[in-house]
Amino acid sequence: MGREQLVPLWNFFSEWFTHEPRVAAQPYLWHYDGLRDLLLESADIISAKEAERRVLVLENPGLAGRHLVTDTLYAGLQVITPGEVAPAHRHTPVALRFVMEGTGGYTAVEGERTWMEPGDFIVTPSWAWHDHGHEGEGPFIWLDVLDVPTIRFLGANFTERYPQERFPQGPPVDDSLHRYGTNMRPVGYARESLASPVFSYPYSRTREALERLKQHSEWDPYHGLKMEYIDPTTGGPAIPTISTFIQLLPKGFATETYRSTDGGVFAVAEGTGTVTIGTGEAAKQFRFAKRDIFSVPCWAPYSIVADEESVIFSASDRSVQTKLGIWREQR
Ligand code: GTQ
Repeated sequence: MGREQLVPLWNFFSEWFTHEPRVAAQPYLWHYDGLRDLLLESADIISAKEAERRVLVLENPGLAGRHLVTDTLYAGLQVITPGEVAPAHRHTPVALRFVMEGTGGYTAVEGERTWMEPGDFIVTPSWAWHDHGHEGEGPFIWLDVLDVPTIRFLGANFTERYPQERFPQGPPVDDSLHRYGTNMRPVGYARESLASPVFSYPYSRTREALERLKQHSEWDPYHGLKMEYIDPTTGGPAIPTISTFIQLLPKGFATETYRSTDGGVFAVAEGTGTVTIGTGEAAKQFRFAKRDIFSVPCWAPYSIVADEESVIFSASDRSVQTKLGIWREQR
């Protein structure tokens, strides 16, 4: 069989056709404090320009050497110091940013700038030119999440460096947010790509919505108050390959144990509490505080207890799974 390039299915049938998902990722939490020191130290050692992107990658202990936060997502923390520019490039993987700290940082997508504030969710669509800069003081830090594993799996992985440091200035600051992000769209609007034309979802707006809604909402026992970021022109996910969410848990709220086939990466925007991830003996409990990041593997049950009112951002491959018709949850 070997000589004829053949293998018997029965030798690996049960490995492939498992009763339930079996993934490599493990439950894990990164404490921001320890991580921040290393990130700042890295800024003394290498410039953003030299590094192309100065990022410390969150490598899940179950995915050692594979540089991934879950089986299907890459995540890292990127730091940029005053006056630096992360040079313009583009790639087929999509990137999202969730801002951790700092003021005066911006990202430009196709030359259109948006100033970033902590808690902002920013999208860099597939194959869009982008550069980042910092015109304020102190370090500017955000979480990157990219769909690299999906793109690499499919093979359609391209990257191009722009010949200049910055992509030429495009539309005015936040033009697309005003044009597409206020429940209106230009007459005759025709969609040009799968990406949401809005690429900045400011925390000020998100937080205000949560603040209003929490006064008068039924709490989902599994999620508290959980909202999905959408492409306002379609109602679909803000990113074709990554679903993104923000949730608020009031002080003292304890979620019921929940699992779904997407799992994902979670970043704490506000609050403190405890998250329990996994089943039985493999279950792990982590204390979380503001800016900590944790990884929930596919189909791992998890529950969250909020000691203080907490706001948590999350990103997962759910939108891929729902398009394929395979997404499941268990409440
Ligand atoms: O900012 O464009 O974490 O290209 C990894 C690759 C960030 C980015 C990452 C990237 C970027």
